[in-house]
Order: sequence, then structure tokens, then C-alpha cells
Amino acid sequence: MDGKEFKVPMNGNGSNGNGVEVSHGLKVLQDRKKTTMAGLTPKELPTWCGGCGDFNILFTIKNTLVELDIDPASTAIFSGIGCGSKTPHFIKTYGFEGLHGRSLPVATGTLLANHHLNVIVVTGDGDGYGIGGNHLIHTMRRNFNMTHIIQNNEVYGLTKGQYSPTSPAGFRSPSTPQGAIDTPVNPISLAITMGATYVARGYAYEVKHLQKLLADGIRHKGYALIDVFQPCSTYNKINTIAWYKEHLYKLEDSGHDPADKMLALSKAMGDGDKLPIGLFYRENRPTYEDSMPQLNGVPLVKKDISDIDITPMLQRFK
Ligand SMILES: Cc1ncc(C[n+]2csc(CCOP(=O)(O)OP(=O)(O)O)c2C)c(N)n1
Ligand code: SF4
Ligand SMILES: [Mg+2]
Repeated sequence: MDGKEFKVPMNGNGSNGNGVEVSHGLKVLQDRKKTTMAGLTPKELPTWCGGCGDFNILFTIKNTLVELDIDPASTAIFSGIGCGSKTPHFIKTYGFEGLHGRSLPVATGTLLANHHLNVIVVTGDGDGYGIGGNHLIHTMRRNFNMTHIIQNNEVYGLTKGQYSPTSPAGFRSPSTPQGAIDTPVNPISLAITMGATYVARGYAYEVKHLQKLLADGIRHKGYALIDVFQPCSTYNKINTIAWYKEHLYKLEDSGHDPADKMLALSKAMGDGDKLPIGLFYRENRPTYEDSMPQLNGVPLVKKDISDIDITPMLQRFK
């Protein structure tokens, strides 16, 4: 397990309050079956287009949960609206498909109510970097203990192919018939400068590589962004599988040091027409929850509130 921590923290007596023992931050199996691919897979099947990268991302998320033996009953997956945001329907954990761009506030509220959950957020690039961009930067700087996977197909898939915040300049779409004229968001440099403590990028057709990034991101204590290049076979005819084959390289093959923030930033800016995938940056910093004494121990949702009387407070609003 590389000595890294799962997101589920320990309390004083070594139990996470869900009947699952934890030791040094690692979950230990107790009173439940091992997590399996079959156990995570519902009977509903995705209706994505053939060749859509979302299939591989879904498969890799499930494989990662199996690899880490993460308890589905202690896991909640949040999404917004988009093709890829249907992902929680296809994994048998707790799930919540929210409004477009609003998955992070819902995930944050749930995390604060029960900080012993594994919180995973899965959104599209439009959802995460566009309409949800404001939530994104504040989630990053606060360093909540969650894993955020962004299916970056550089287009709005669900609404039939409009350009997105990560579409390249010149991208022709129904909303940019003359070609996009604005500068795209650079998710990696944004995350590094906004205080994300684990910043990585994977590719939907490099599943082993992606699985390592997801596993390390889930084990990382703090906010982890994993941007995933995801071919949209229907609406993005530029960033195709053949295009990625020509343009991607792995950071680890170039001797990158993820502890070096300035180097990570320079890698994030790209290398001519080559784009790196891999772990750009990682640091250890206290999470938002670490700084809340109320969350030290039993999650809020399990606290005994039977002797709390809110009548006096309610009187003030009469
Ligand atoms: C507030 C709001 N604005 C716009 C929409 C319409 N809408 C739904 S999904 C979407 C874009 C989805 O793109 P992305 O997040 O990149 O996901 P993808 O479909 O590409 O996976 C838009 C604009 C909406 N549902 N709600
Ligand atoms: S429109 Fe694109 S993103 Fe949506 S399901 Fe089809 S290939 Fe996937
Ligand atoms: Mg998209």
C-alpha cells in the first residue's frame, strides 16, 4: 500500500464508526465481503456512444475500488450533469447525480456530515471547469479530503457538441461555427496554483496508468484532482485516439519530480505540441476537516443529539 493513507481516517479507538476497523489510516476488512467487480456492477448498462472514453474511465474506477478493497457501503460518488456524469448510476456504491456544476458543494456537505466516507466526485470538463469553476477553486484551496475525476473530452457531449472551457482555440462547434476564439482553461496549472494537494492527469485508453493515478489519488489525504483525457467519438473529431497517440507522453518517463512545484507548473504549461500525463504535483497539507475540532472522532451524522434542544434558537426567528 506504499504506506499511504486511505481517505477514511482513524479515530481514537481505531474504528471508523462504520464497524470497519482501520489501522494507520488503512482500512482493514471486517464483517464484510471483499469488494469485487461483480459486486460493484449493477444490471443497468451505460448508453454511451461506441468508442466513448467514459467506458474505460468507469471500468478503471471500479477496478481501483476492487484493487484497494474499498467498502462500497462507505463510499459515495457525486456527479453533475453530462454524459460522463451518469457514472454513479453504474457503480454500486452510494451515489448522487446533482445539478450541472454543483457536485462539489453537495460532496462537501456530505463529507462534513460524515468525514469517514470515501468521497469521489466524477464530472465532465464543462461541469468541472466551466459552470462549476468557482466551486472548484475553493474546494482546491480548502483541501477537502476527496478525489475528483474530471472526464475531459474538451467538449459538451450531452448537449450535442458545443465547445467547452478546455476546447482548443479554433474548435468549431454549434456554438462556435467560426472556431473558438478564447484561450482554454489549463486545469493542471489552475489546480497547482489554487492549492490542490494531488494533481494528476490520465488518459482513458491508458487504463493501467490511470488506475495507478486513481489509486494514489484515493489514498492521498486531501483534495486530489485527476483530469482524464477522454475521447468523445461523436463530437470531438480533433482529440481522437490517433491524436492522443501522437501527442501524449508520460511524466514519469521524463524524470519528473512531483514534489517540485515549479517544475510541475512548467510541465503543466506543456512541451510544444506534446502533453504530459501522470502525477504532476503532490504535497501533504492538513485538510479542512483536520482543522475542525467538531470532526475529531465520531462523524457529525453519528453524534448523539438527543439532549440538544434547539427551541431557544428557533424562538429568535419568531
Ligand atoms: C444550469 C445548467 N446549465 C446548462 C445545462 C445544460 N447542460 C447539461 S450537460 C451540459 C454540458 C455537459 O458537458 P460536460 O460537463 O463536459 O460533460 P460531457 O457531456 O461532455 O460528459 C450542459 C451545458 C444544465 N443542465 N444546467
Ligand atoms: S456524446 Fe461523446 S461523451 Fe457523450 S456518450 Fe457520446 S462519445 Fe461519449
Ligand atoms: Mg465534456
